Amino acid sequence: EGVLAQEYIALKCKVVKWSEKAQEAIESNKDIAATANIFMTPATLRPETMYGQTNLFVSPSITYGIFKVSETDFYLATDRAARNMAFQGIFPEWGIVPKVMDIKGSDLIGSMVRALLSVHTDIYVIPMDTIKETKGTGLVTSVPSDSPDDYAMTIELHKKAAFYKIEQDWVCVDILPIIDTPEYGNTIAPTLVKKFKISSPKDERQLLEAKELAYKTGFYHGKMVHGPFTGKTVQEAKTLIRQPTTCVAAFLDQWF
Ligand code: A2H
Repeated sequence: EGVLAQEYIALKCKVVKWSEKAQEAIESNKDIAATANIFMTPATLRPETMYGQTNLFVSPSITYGIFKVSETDFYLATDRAARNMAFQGIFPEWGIVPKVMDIKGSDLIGSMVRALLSVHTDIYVIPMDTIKETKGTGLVTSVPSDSPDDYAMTIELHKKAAFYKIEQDWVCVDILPIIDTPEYGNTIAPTLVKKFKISSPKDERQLLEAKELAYKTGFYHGKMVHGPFTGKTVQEAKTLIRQPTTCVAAFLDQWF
């Protein structure tokens, strides 16, 4: 695609409650103290939308790792993301991946994380099959107001919770205006999903179109309508929102 390295912002979403399966696996690991902070680290290109996070998506078929960042803190991400981070000063020793254990994505579903920037403080971990292991950290934070992919998946999971073996009330459908655009109003993702007649996450072609349009419109014409940067443009808010307490770091996703 001509892009050798993509810069993402990885967020720090502290786990506040584990699913039963994850709890068992983590309790049996001697390298992780009971008092440790473990953060899930979803990667995003749209940090200015983070006030609208509703859920955290994991792939049920990816095996994630847990990596030791300090005596008290651990990050959960793919091995590939950790290898990238190891060469960008995010872990204590340069070039060393401090892995303490593996954990299956399917076992993480139903856990709860704290989304520091979001209106919905504590959000559930739910499944998304289309997450790629070869991108970002393999974790995606759901912002259904501004991401057509996230909106389509949210509606699908809410409609078919039993099929996906989740509780319906884990799926947050409280969609909040974060960014206003002259063309598509203040909840661009639901608007474009309707306009392109997208009925499920399987409508890949239309979703790709909606995603590109949402991204460009938001980036060039979007204005913040929520949070401390209300009234500022998306381009201004993008840089202002980066804070060390909520973001792991900007990191480059590179090809090895
Ligand atoms: B974005 P690009 Cl509000 N697999 O964050 C699939 N998708 C992934 C991923 C992975 N491993 N890692 C990250 N992503 C998603 C927010 C957002 C995003 C909004 C609107 C659009 C949007 C909230 N989800 O992305 O292939 C993440 O979702 C559309 C461009 O590098 C990340 O940013 O272009 C985006 O895809 C990165 O995709």
